Amino acid sequence: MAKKKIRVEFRKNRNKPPRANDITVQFQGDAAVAGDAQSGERVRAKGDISRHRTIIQDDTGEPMPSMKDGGESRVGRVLRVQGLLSAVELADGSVVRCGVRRLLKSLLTDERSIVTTGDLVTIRLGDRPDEGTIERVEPRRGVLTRASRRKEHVLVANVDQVVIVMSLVQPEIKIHLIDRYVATAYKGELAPILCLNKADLADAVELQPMIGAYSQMGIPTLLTSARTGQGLPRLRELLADRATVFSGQSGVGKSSLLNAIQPELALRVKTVSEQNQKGRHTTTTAELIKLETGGWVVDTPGVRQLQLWDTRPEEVEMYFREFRPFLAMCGFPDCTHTHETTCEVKAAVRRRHLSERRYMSYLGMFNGLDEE
Ligand SMILES: Nc1nc2c(ncn2[C@@H]2O[C@H](COP(=O)(O)OP(=O)(O)OP(=O)(O)O)[C@@H](O)[C@H]2O)c(=O)[nH]1
Ligand SMILES: [Mg+2]
Ligand SMILES: [Zn+2]
Repeated sequence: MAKKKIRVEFRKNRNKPPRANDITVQFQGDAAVAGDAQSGERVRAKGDISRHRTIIQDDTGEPMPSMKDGGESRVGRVLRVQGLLSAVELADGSVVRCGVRRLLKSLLTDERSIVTTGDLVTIRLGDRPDEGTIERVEPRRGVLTRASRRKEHVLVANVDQVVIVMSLVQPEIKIHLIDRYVATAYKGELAPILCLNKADLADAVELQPMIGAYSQMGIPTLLTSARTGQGLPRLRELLADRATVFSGQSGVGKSSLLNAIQPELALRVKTVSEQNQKGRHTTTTAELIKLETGGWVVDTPGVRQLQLWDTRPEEVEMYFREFRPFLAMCGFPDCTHTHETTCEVKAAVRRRHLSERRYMSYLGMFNGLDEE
């Protein structure tokens, strides 16, 4: 099934039929091998990427311009992606502007995230030392992903943790969104950190139970203010020597927090005159930034909503980790924890061993995914 789908996509996007013919044959062969190796597995985002990689590595059909030139190959990390060009940093610190190898590019229209911020890539240098071509993308670990127009959008790759930034006010805190973020983090194998910002503007007393609950789940939860510096020493500590992505709605203060942590960054933040313009994103591309404390962070544009990518409703329980001890005790092994009378998760909520608020989030995500 999977290989068929790829073949169709490839043909649809093929723009040079005569030459591409040989590749298609090779492509199908490789896809078949890759497909066999993965049989029994669902077609997942990660699977897609590795299949593409196989194809790219093994293909020898088309003489790429850079190959004809015989440019040197180097490894580096993608700092940001703008359209079809990526800024790639090499080991010596130099930054090379890279296009994407033609075969990869033909897949780009269907697959939004062939190359993304944080990717480790192999490039081939072009005629000029500051230009090159991305030839290969290493398998990703630790990704922040969302569904965007029914496609997978990998916002960032190869990070350890995500700082989920919410503001207490302006914009108002959206608690249901936190649980979506936490689930997205676990799905992408990232450790979540919760950062409740603009603590200088509002009293967080009523939020203390919620803060306690997340902390108890092992999610560091901080009250911060980019303005007064509250909570920043702890945040700085959590970021040191790790790879982190900052994510959250537009205007919550992601860039402001990073500027407060490392002032010389001078990232663009929303100015007073822009503050009434709703829905405008101040940060427009995900950008990788090095930290003085070691490690790096990625500042991202705000996301309005977060749809889990490629998730079946019955998968959602896995991302509510505190449910785990109760799952095995449910009456049915495939209990959905919704209508079942023998459900131990529901019983635990009744007994207040599990948070009702978290359970409502679970239901929302379970049902939301069900409708898709
Ligand atoms: N009072 C107060 N204002 C803050 C704080 N953090 C950020 N702001 C203000 O909130 C506005 C938005 O901040 P940004 O840092 O641009 O927000 P962002 O999350 O990076 O937004 P996008 O880039 O659009 O996703 C700016 O006017 C900041 O000055 C804070 O802790 N306290
Ligand atoms: Mg920003
Ligand atoms: Zn159950």
